[in-house]
Amino acid sequence: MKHVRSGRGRFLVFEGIEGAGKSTQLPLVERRLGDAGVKTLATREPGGTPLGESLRAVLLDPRFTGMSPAAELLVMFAARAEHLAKVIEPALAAGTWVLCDRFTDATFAYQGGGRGVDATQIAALEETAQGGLRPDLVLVLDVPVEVGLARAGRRRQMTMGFPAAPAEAGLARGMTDRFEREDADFFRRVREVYLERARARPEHYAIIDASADEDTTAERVLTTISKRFPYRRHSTRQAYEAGI
Ligand code: Z5A
Repeated sequence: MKHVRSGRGRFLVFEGIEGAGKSTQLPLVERRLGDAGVKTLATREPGGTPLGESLRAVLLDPRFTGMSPAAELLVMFAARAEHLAKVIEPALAAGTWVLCDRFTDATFAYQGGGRGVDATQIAALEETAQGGLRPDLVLVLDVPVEVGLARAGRRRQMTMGFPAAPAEAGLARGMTDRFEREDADFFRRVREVYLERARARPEHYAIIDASADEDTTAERVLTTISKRFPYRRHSTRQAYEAGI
């Protein structure tokens, strides 16, 4: 298994169940790393390229409810192969730190834990698509399912009231996507796979308690990153006083 070598950028992945706070935390980390002089690239899966974003719209589209688990799995990896070739690999080779909102752990968690696809099939596709590349660090933002779903529900209600709020491509504002329609048991299975995978390989994973407020969680995430990959960083107080 190849991990990103020194001289290349770091590959950091943010994972968690729906509403865990990945999309909230990732830009905060991007900003703090940038302030510390680290060159970063923020991206997401499924997505991150024109082809990947088109495939994302298909994957989330509720008209395709009942898509076969095998089709869902292959489309995820098609998007990932393009993302790796066009965005992730070139950025890492240029020394950029890639901050990715979800990656292959999401496939093990959602298609494996959620849909019941055999993990060995996922591992075989992982090998084919990634050629052995694995993230340097997977940050599993962990919240109880009830907390995540409540947050996601509140966000949906809020965006419905704000015409300017961006909607997912192909989805009307406030409409639930194909994954958001799953029940709490689905997300419990997803969460369990994340935790199992993180506990099995602690050198490449960190489980972050993300049930606290956004600032506390951000501090936990940044402390974890800077311990694993030391970089010069401002404390929250210094950053606040400096207005950054
Ligand atoms: N998927 C898959 O099945 N297989 C794969 O291989 C991959 C993906 C890569 C789209 O992903 C779907 O694709 C995803 C899994 C599947 N579906 N689900 N579920 P996505 O990451 O784009 O979508 P998402 O998981 O639905 O993201 P999300 O709901 O946006 O979750 P989040 O990014 O973790 O949450 P957030 O947007 O940062 O926060 C949600 C709300 O909570 C928002 O209003 C925040 O303001 C609020 N929030 C955030 N942090 C806090 C704290 N600390 N306290 C209180 N409130 C907070």
